[in-house]
Amino acid sequence: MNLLSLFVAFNCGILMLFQQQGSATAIRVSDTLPADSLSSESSLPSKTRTAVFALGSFWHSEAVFGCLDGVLRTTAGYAGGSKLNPEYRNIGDQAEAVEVEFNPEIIRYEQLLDVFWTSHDPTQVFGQGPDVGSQYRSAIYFQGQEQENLALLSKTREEAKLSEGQLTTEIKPIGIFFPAESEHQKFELRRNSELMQLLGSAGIGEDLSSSRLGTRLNAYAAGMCSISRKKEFDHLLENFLKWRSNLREIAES
Ligand code: MHO
Repeated sequence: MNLLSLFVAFNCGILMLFQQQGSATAIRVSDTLPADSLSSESSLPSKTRTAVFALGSFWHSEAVFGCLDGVLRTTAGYAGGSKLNPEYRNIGDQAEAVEVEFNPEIIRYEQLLDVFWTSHDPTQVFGQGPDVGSQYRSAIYFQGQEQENLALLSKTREEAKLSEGQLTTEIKPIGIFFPAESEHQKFELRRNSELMQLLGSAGIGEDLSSSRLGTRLNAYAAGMCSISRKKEFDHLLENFLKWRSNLREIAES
């Protein structure tokens, strides 16, 4: 394997940079518990791809993509800048971004681009919604010629639709994607105590960063799932809450 093999000590974990299909990805190796069973590599399709987008707060960006059919995982992180090992409180010139791992046989890069364009305001200068600053800029960080062509084409198409304003979206090669600190991964899920309890009661839950189930539930917590998938999770949660209250009744009787 063509390893860039750059190891950088970082907090309590290590960031490992490696070269993959022409792009470098930094892996934040943490000392948390192993990933849940749904993230087992054996159940992954043989050819997955990644796409990186910046569209404001990465808490929201993860949720935007997390419930789409064909999306396997989302990771909140930093991209587009020159600062090495960025952190939330020391982000330098990096943008908050999301890395989307997807199965191209189920969802195409073009479809992810459509979701990107419709999920934020790419005309807003220096921020997104109430979040102001260059870390919230709109960007597509492509990997390879095909992604670059598709990204540029989609931008031209979006530009043609505008009646006023201008697209601020930058389109650049990905360079290095730095995963964010674990407390920023699956943030919408983390702040939903019932879902966290559900995961905990199933013995799942610590390594939310790389979890496929975490990716889905995070989007569900943010209200970003399709009606049918939402129903599935509503049902699961309802059963869990019933089960929990029955258990409490028995414990108190
Ligand atoms: N102010 C925003 C953005 C947080 S962020 C991860 C919020 O509280 O949702 O930059």
